[in-house]
Amino acid sequence: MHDQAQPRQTSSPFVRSESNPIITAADLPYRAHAAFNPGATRRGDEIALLVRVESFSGKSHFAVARSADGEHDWQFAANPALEGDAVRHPEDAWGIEDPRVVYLPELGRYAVTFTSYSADGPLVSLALTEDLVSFERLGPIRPPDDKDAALFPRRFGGNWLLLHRPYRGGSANIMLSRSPDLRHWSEPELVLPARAGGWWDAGKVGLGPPPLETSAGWLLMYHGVRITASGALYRSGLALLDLDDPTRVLARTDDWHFGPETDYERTGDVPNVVFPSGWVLDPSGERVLVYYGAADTVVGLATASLSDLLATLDIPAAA
Ligand code: M1P
Repeated sequence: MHDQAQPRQTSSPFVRSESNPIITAADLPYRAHAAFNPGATRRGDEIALLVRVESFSGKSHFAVARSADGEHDWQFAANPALEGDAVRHPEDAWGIEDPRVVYLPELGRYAVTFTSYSADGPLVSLALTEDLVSFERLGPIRPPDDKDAALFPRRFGGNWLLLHRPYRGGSANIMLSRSPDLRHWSEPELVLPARAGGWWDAGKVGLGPPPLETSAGWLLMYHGVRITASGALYRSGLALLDLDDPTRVLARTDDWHFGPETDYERTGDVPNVVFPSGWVLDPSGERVLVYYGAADTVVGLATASLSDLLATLDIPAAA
């Protein structure tokens, strides 16, 4: 008989850390309800996570956690890194959520895109930081409803490119907008639509971690949602975008390759959710560390080989 508490045997390229969940709210140096959906980046010899922390008010803010190996011994700063500022940023009325972190070599700073939970609905905000300690806020960059946004790390033809997920006319698809200055943005262009009917990603899709540059193209991990009689199921698939024109989808997996299986993914504030939001390549460039929220309650880590991820898209490893 299948034991629901045990991970199922699948052909998934992702292997969960034996230390999962690697972070819970109990690891914070102050009282908090949940810690999940982190942005991730390598910083010097460490991996830093910008973790979404939900307080007992129900609002979220961000806290930084650092670890030498990206798996164990996470150290939190004593205070939150970034909190909603409803006075100077009324769009933060009900907090800030789900950061994605991308280093921009041209600016020598990290770009943090996140959801501001405004009275008119969720929108995309942008902040720049050198150190994940002080943040320069550039304000909202996409109107409500919009979320799950991340920048590409460099310009294309003079423009910064942003992947994001507007909710329009009853559908939620991954789209791309362009900006010469990170402040003024073009109208969204469709990149990766939700599928229809019985597909695992028919309800809506959203970008997971920021796009990862490979020799074959920009690798995306994205979540797809299926609405069932028991609620929403959040699973993740992969896609590959053209290196020079990231509106061109070169490949997309038919199957989801990462879905809720373990107790901490199936049980929590929002059951049956895995929500990858950050990834980091190890120094060899072959092992990918994927950080994800589980059941909107804790942080998990799964690893995969880059060649295995490309193989799911039928892209040869040496491409
Ligand atoms: O509860 C699952 C997720 O639901 C929302 O994600 P999305 O709008 O992309 O479907 C967000 O509230 C996210 O924080 C949450 O993890």
